[in-house]
Amino acid sequence: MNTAEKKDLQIAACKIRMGAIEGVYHAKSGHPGGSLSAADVLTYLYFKEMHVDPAHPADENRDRFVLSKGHCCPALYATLALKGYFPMEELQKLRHIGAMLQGHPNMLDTPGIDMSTGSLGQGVSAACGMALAAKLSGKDYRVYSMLGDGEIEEGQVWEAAMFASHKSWTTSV
Ligand SMILES: Cc1ncc(C[n+]2csc(CCOP(=O)(O)OP(=O)(O)O)c2C)c(N)n1
Repeated sequence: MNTAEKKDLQIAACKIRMGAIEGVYHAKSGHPGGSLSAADVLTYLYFKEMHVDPAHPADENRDRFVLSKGHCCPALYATLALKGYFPMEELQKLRHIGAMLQGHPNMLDTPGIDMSTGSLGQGVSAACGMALAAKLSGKDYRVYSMLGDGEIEEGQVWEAAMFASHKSWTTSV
């Protein structure tokens, strides 16, 4: 990555932090801490690593991202808005009644959200299922998931890790 590219990513990460704070400020509630610490990783994923196209959010060959620590969605919403999935103005309506962006990600209402999450431990299990689906259907999309350090103490996360490990050895497609 050259210097100009790095600078662009740093600027994007700053905009994502600002967007997350803007949302939480207007909602007067939410989770700013875990959102801010997620910004750099989200920037790298959405602006460098993942193969996604905001014009085709349901493309079956797209890479997937599951925010298992769903309470940090202000950062994910800011990332998706910056990427072009929906207007940045939506961030100011975070958690408002009837608004598209609610306190936890909802895949039915929000373009770019690949999994509804919020109950800690469940998202990564869904992500493992998506990865297995890719293998079984012969597709090469990748599935990324972000967890919180506290969330990792959920028993379901351990079960998901065992499931993923087992399937990576036994599913040869
Ligand atoms: C199953 C479940 N239990 C409790 C909660 C309530 N809750 C929301 S955020 C949170 C703390 C999460 O901490 P961590 O995973 O470390 O995330 P971060 O510090 O990055 O915000 C808890 C307990 C929840 N969402 N789901």
